[in-house]
Parts: sequence; C-alpha cells; structure tokens
Amino acid sequence: MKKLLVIAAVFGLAACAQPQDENNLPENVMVTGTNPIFNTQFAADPTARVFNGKVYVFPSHDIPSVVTHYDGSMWFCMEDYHVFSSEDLTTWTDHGMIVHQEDVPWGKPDAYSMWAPDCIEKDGKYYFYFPNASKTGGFAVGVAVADKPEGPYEILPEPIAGINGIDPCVLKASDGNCYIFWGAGRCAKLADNMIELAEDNPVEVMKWGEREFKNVGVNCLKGLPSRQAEGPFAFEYNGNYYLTYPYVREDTEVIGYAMAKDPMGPYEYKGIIMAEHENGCWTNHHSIINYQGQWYFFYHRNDYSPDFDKSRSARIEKLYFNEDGTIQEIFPTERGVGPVKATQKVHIDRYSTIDGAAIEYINTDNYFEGWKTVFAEAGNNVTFNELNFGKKAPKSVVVRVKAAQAAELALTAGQTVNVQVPACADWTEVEVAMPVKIKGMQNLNVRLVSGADVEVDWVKFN
Ligand code: FUB
Repeated sequence: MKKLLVIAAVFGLAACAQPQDENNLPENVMVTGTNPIFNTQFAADPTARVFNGKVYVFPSHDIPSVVTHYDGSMWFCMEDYHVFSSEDLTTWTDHGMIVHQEDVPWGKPDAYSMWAPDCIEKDGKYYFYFPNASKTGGFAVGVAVADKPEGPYEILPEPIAGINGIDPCVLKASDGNCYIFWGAGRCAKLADNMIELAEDNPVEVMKWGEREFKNVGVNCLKGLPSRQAEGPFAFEYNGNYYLTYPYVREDTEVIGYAMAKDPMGPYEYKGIIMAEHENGCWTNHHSIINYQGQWYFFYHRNDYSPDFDKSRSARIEKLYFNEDGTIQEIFPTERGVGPVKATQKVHIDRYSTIDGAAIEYINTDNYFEGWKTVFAEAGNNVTFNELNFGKKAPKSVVVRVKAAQAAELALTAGQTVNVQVPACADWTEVEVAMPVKIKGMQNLNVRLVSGADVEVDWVKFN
C-alpha cells in the first residue's frame, strides 16, 4: 500500500501511519460494533442467547452454493454451525465449528441443509437444536449437548421424534416448562430431558385458531395477514408471551409478531417488527434478547452478497416496547449497536446519519472487504455515533483515503480536526497530529470541506 507523508503545517506535526493490525487481535476475534456484526463469514438466522453474562450467537452458516433448487437456481447451502460470543456486542469471538453435517448420525451427510438453530441451557447443560435433512426424508430436528455454550457438543444419535420441520426455537417459560416451536406454526412441550416431546403433548398443539389454506400457502393464524411462517422465535416478558416470526406480506419476508398469555397460545397477531428488506433479500430471520437491561433484535440481510440473497449476514438493532407491551417497529441501520473505540479502524461507511455522501463496496470481487464512503462534493458528510475516545486524548488521526484531487476533510467530535488530503489514486493513509484534545464518548462527523470525489475507507485515532 502506498503511504504518504503529509505535512500538516497547520498542526506542526505529521507522520506516516504504521500498518494497522486491528490491535493484534487473534484470528478468531473480530471488532465490528457495526452491521453486519461478523465480517469473516456469512452468518444467517442469528439466534442470540445470554449465557453466563455473555451474548452467544448461534447462526446458520451460509457458504457458496453447491446446492440447486428444483428450478435449477442456486439455493441455501449450509454444512456446519459456528458459535460466536461477545461481552460488549462490539468485539466478537468465533469459537469455531460446533456441529458438521458429516457428523450427524441421522442426517444426510451431503445435504447442506443445516438451517436455523437454537441453543438453550438447562441444569448446566447446553442443548443445541438444529434442523437437517434426514436420511429417511424431509427435515428433522436434532440435538447436540455440551457443558459449555461454545462446546464441544455431542450430537445425539437420533433426532427428536415427532418433529418434521425446520427452524427450532425453545422457549424456557416461567411456568417451569420448555416449549419447542418450529416450522410454520408448530409447538409442543418438551420433556424434562429436553430431547423428547412431552408424552402428554401431541405434536401439533399450538392453539393457532382455525388454519386457513390458500393457494399461496398456509396461514398460521386465523386473521393473520400472513401467507407463510417460518423461523419462529418465542420469548416471555412482563407476563406476556411473544411469538415472533418471518412471513411473506407481499413478495419477501417481514418479521411480525403475536402475543399470548399462555406459552401455547392462542397468540393474537400484533403487527410488524421489521418490514421487507429494501434490497430484496427474500428471507429475514431473527431473535430477541435482553442483555444488561437493553433489548436487542438480531436479524440478517445479504450485505456481503448483494447478488445472491441466500448468503446472508447477521445484524443487530436495539428493540423497544411500548407501555402496553407491543413492540416498536425496527429499521435496519448500518451503525448497529455498541460503542466503538476511536483507536480502532472506524468504518464511517457504517454511519448513523448521512448527508449527500454515498456508500459503495470497496471491492466487488470480494465483498468482505467492506465499504467506503464517497464524498462527491463539498458539504457531503456522515456522522458515526458513539465513538469512545476514552480518558486519554489521541495524539494523531489516520484517514485511509483516495482522492481525485487535493481536498480537505473536517473531522468533528466535539472539536474539529482538519485533514489535508493530497491527490492520491491508490488507498493512502494520511496521518495528522491532533490540534485538539478529544476525550470521552463522542459522535464523529466527517465532512468534505473542499475538493471532490474523495473516498474514505476508515478513520483511526492514535
Ligand atoms: O437459513 C435457511 C432458512 O432461511 C431458515 O431456516 C429460514 O428461516 C430462512 O432464514
């Protein structure tokens, strides 16, 4: 990479930036703090759980497709599961692969159908529920058991008898029972051993109301304006049970929800939590947790695969309830949740607000390289909220930039630093001494003051 020494006469100090290694983190650790939350692999259907004071995410793992659908198009392709954890929702550890299709005794070893999973703790054991294509046909739901959320997991020899379907979700209810939901509107009480359905419980006991069959699919609740439901996620809060799920409102999935006073319903449809993805990604699949007093909504979109919506990436937003227990609609953001340290590469293309600037992929041959912010003309700007400068004011700031002509950027986080950018056709790290002391939590605004067609990859304070 080309480096330039930029003399910032105004501040009297300038230096070449050193290569940056994201603070020497181990390979399995990512610092994102923005959406998507994982940048090393695709991660769909993110089921988040809080175990031992940490957030664990059990997603599906999309890989480049070797599977074709009945119409010959490329299809969902998943051969294993990884588990991720974080204490701050900013720094994520990939604990590696926990279950692989070739190790599932009852599953087809080459079906690539390891769809949306869940994990629940009971009496110190972690029960990982996963759907997979069964050797005997159709989908079944298997269980793998571990002593720790990150594994190692032991895969049980048989799937759960009585469940033919996808997308298991287990609700640990305050009545002391666990209920398993799956597929399009099924629910059953789990036996105490967590690996069988309770004997006195038939498989389809969900009091959905009268089912309606239409030529477009199955309606799961009478009066529910849905045509198909999958990916159920049930939880309990404040005396209410919530059944949240994707369904097709028009052409692609939204996330809607219903509420009940009993874990097994009847659930009454309440509305939308998240509308269709604007980019046309057909699926959405989510989970909801309360972590340290804040509710979070995990979901997915095909950010790192804009041309193929079966390769998806996990994202997070904050979720809020109304006083009557209903849920406020959530809108996808790039910024996601959690403060980001100013000493890390701050990818301002994951903005909180944007005015005039445009966001583009850095490398369309490798979308995992992420995005850049393009400032076409003076005045274009973006703001990145919750940037933590800590107690020690940084001495310099580095901007990774390309510029068609010499330009000036203004970086404002309470106080302003002006960065003179030379014309540079290749990515260049321009470092400028800080003329002001910036500390604490700030919102950073980056504005093009003069020049045109300036691209910024990231900003980092040293
Ligand atoms: O990831 C495969 C399937 O796509 C999931 O099981 C569905 O919920 C949808 O997200």
